Amino acid sequence: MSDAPVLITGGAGFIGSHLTDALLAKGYAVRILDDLSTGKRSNLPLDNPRVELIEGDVADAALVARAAVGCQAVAHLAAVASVQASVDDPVKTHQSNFIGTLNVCEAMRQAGIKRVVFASSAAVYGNNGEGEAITEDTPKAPLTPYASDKLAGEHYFDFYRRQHGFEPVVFRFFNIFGPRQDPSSPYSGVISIFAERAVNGLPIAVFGDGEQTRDFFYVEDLVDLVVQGIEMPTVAEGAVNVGLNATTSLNELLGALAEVVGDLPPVSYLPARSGDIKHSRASNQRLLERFEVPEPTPLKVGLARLLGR
Ligand code: NAD
Ligand code: UD2
Repeated sequence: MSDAPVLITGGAGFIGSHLTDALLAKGYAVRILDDLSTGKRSNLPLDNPRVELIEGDVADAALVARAAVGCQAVAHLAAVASVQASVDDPVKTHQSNFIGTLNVCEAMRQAGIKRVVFASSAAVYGNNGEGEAITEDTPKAPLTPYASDKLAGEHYFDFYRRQHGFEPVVFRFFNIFGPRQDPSSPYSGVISIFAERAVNGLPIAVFGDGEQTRDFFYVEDLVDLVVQGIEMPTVAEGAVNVGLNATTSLNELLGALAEVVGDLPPVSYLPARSGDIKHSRASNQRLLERFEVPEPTPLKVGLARLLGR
């Protein structure tokens, strides 16, 4: 490990701030580039001299280029993570979600940085593979500007790999959960919404019969993998799913939540959201082949940490 910082774009957000903690614990210095649109200063230990925060936009090419100078690797997490925002204003989110990625590529090329971890998404598969374990070879079907931008970003990192010797580790995250996930939008991660409502005694709405399933992955387990991506001696080609190949239904999730908080507020079952996927499950074979996957944090333990219990 060199003393040079790791650049984390989006480092003040949910996943980025956990990555910051994990890298600091391993002795790294971190430089964070974040516009604080959803990220927060309070997510970061800014009194630590090994943390530097640059407040700014990844769509600003000159700023990204300056931020990359002297860094040893990049974790590119900055994005407007709300899919709904990309549906509502594709031009605006494209600036962060695609132009920002291209700016990171160019900044790395200029600074001579090879290693990058890129946060892509299961959204690139659209509805394909529903009900089965989705492998990385499942045909891609981006259904939203968010998914299209992520998939385009993947292709650009592959171009820079072939053309400029980049070493991109591309992860397709499934449903990540844990402390600091923002519950404030109706389209926030379901666990963050249910947990917040449960502690505040507010009614919980389930869209559909609650038998839909998701492959929930705990954020500290995820950042362990991101750190491995930064450190691994060689990088194999091709994106890697991050999931457990194990699913939980929303009804099971509510049961686990009830065990952590005691009584749940009233739960109502409303019509399913249009376009909602019934079952989503990641094949994790490639992940297991390439990474030392930590023992998964059980859902109930993750919920308890999220709720500070
Ligand atoms: P988040 O919103 O907490 O983090 C995103 C961070 O990027 C925030 O700190 C935000 O302020 C920053 N940001 C946004 N636009 C920016 C811009 N133009 N310039 C600089 N900073 C900007 O969300 P998260 O869940 O931590 O997501 C991190 C990454 O993981 C994102 O790329 C997201 O698309 C991806 N991802 C997350 C999940 C999940 O389940 N949470 C699933 C798939 C992919
Ligand atoms: C994830 C992404 C979404 C899109 C989709 C692509 C997140 C937060 N969402 O959606 O943007 O990329 O993958 O497949 O990463 N639900 C309720 N009540 C609530 C909130 C949600 O019942 O208050 C349901 C929701 O209808 C869905 C399930 O919970 O059936 C999970 O919802 P989610 O938004 O957390 O995640 P997902 O996988 O549907």
